[in-house]
This record gives sequence, C-alpha cells and structure tokens, in this order.
Amino acid sequence: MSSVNLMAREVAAKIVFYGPGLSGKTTSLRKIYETVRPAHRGEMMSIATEGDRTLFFDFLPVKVERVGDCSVRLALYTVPGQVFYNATRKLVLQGADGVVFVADSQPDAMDANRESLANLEENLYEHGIRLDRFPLVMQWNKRDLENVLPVEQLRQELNPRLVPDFETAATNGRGVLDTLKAITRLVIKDLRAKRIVPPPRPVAPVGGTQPAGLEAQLAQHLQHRQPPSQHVAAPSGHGPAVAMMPTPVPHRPSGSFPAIAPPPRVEPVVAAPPPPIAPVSQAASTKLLGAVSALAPGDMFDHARAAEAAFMAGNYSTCVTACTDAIRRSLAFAGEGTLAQQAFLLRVDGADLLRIQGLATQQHLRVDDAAFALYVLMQTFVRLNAVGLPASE
Ligand SMILES: Nc1nc2c(ncn2[C@@H]2O[C@H](COP(=O)(O)OP(=O)(O)OP(=O)(O)O)[C@@H](O)[C@H]2O)c(=O)[nH]1
Ligand SMILES: [Mg+2]
Repeated sequence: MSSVNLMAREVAAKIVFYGPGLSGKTTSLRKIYETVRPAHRGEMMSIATEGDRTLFFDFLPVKVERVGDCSVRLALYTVPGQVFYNATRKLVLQGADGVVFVADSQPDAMDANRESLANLEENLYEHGIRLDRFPLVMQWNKRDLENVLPVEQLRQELNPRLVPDFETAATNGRGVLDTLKAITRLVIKDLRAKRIVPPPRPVAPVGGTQPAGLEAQLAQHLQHRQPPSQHVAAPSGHGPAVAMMPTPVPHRPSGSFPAIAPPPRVEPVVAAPPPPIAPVSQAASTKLLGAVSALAPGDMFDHARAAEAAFMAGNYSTCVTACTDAIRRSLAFAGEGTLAQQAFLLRVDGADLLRIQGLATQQHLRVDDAAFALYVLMQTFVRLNAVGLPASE
C-alpha cells in the first residue's frame, strides 16, 4: 500500500514479516521497536496473541526521516504463521510493498519453511503479484542456536532467486536492523522503478560531506542497542553490505519491554476453525491503547480512542460501530461524493469496506471482527496521512 505525498515528499510503505509459526516474526518486530528511537516509531500493537502465538497480526509504525530527499513511513506487520490462519495472512499481505521472510534455521523447521514460502507465493499470486518480481529479503533466524542448517543449504532450498539474505538472532537483535534496511532499500528502489516515488532532487552538498544513500540516512535515524561485544550481523554472502555504528545505550530492564503477556482464556464464541481467539491481556491493552490513535489525524483522534477503548473493554460490536463511523468520517476528507468514490480516491480497499459494512449489521461479533475493523481504520488513517489529509492550515 505504497503512497507518496508529493508536497511533503513523504513515502508510506507497508512491509510484512512472513514465515512459519514460531520462526521469530513477532520477536523481530519487538526488537525493532526496542531499537528504534521513540521519536521515530509509534507503539507496537499486537492484536490477539496467545502466549507466543500471533492470532491476528502485530503492527509497528516506523518513521525514517529522510531517505534521499523523501521521508519514509514504514508500516511493519507480522502475520500469524500457524497454517490455519491463512485468511488473516492474505488480509495482512494485501497492499504490501515488500516482504521479509523469516525462516527458522533449525533442520526440523525446514518443511514448515518450505510450506510457508509456497503459501506466500500463492497468496501474493491471488493479489496478482508474482513473488519472483516482488521486493523480498530472507531472514535466516535463530542463528544463535547450535543445531542450525548451514546458510548455503537454506539458500539453496529457500532462496533460489538469491535475494538479499541475512543471518539473524531476533532474540538478541543480531541482524534484524540490517534486514529492515535491506527491505526498505528494495521497496524504495521498486517504487522508484514504478515511478511511484519521484527520483531524488539534486541537492547541493553542504560542507561537502552530505550523507548519501539509504544506509547513511537510516544510520542517522535508527539507533543500535546491541551490546558492544556483539558484532552487527554481516549479510550472509551476497546481501548488500551495510555499515552502521553500534551506539551504546543504557541498559533497559527486560520488564520494561513491551512484551505481550499471555491473555486470559475466554469462552470461544464460535466453534473452530480458526481456534478461539482470546482477548489481549491487560498488559497488552496498555500497548494497544494509543496505536490506532497514534495514526489518527487530529480530528479523528477521539473516534480512534473510542474504538480502541471499546476493543479493550471487549465490546466488539461497539468497536466495529465506532470504526465504521470513524472510517466514514475519515473518507469524507476526500471531499464530497459517495463512500465508494471517496474510497476510490483515497485508494482504501473497497472489499474491506464492504466487509466492515456487513459486520456492522451483525449482532454477535467476535474479537477478530473488531480487530479487522481496527485494521481497516488504521489502513484508512495511513492513506489519509500519505496524501496529507486533512490538509493543515
Ligand atoms: N533462540 C532463539 N529463539 C528465538 C529467536 N527468535 C524467536 N525465538 C523464540 O521463538 C519463539 C517464537 O517466536 P515468535 O517471534 O513469537 O514467533 P512468530 O514467528 O511470531 O510465531 P507466530 O506468531 O506463531 O507466527 C519465542 O519463544 C522466541 O523467543 C532467535 O533468533 N533465537
Ligand atoms: Mg507472532
């Protein structure tokens, strides 16, 4: 769902972390959350988790202030890796500009890696996209474990196209930012090739030492939090070489990390599949509150908060109604016209709107219906932000 605001020269891009269950997608996103300076990222939002398992998606907005002469806003998402959540994976994949495939390097996980990669290819194809032409970076995760396959074997089996690949250990952060930088670079290159992002304006160097390129820009705005003893992961083989200086940072107690505590179990409302989705815990709720509102344009802030509060209180019908209302009001910023015309102008997905409208007429709604409504509201806000609406005075 890339978009560009030419006036502000701001690019918005969506990157999805894909891969089999338990490969380390959520851990990677948390590590990015931990590592990027608060001024350059929003709150991480994990919708519906059960222990380690993502049941819907994780979301993290990251802002890279300048890439060339453009600002870049990244919307980072994870999908649930468990096989039976394919509908959710398809939904989250919609409008993606690039994918990080997080593979588990352990021998036992190879079948799941292969299956997930095939599933990615199939799901992209359903969106009319060919994986072999899509911005993709491979993340060989869990390299800290002893029993892992050689990178050459992983590459041979999972990366025949030889896209950039990186050895990572998401739990300690090794290699995670390098992976993020690589996919960002590929996405921007792809958007430039499609002429969605304008070519850089020539800039006169100030003092002759203007930092150049995405790496330099990212290095300026992202902050490494790896202990000095750790090496920044080198790209494994042919990935782009990236030099970033690790910056020592104060120790952060693990308790302060936005870990999503296992939610309490609740009665399933509807029989599986998919399995019952538990509401987020109180710990998660504090992280959840604010993520949708963080994206909201000023006028929509209260509406976003109302939708979030209803979600947290377990009032899923109220949440869907609040989201529907907020989406309608947001679309109105596009000017007069029918909802469909406004959605078309803003490039908000029509199928999502139809589904939300369908939900609004139903009596018994589940947590994943409400999560979906929040998701669509967030997409709408992202679109508004991208086109600079509502315009500031
Ligand atoms: N040793 C090691 N463990 C890891 C690494 N990355 C993730 N883990 C662990 O693997 C488990 C699953 O990690 P998650 O990040 O929740 O996996 P996921 O891919 O989001 O899983 P789903 O949400 O089910 O798709 C957790 O216990 C993590 O701590 C890593 O690099 N090394
Ligand atoms: Mg997860």
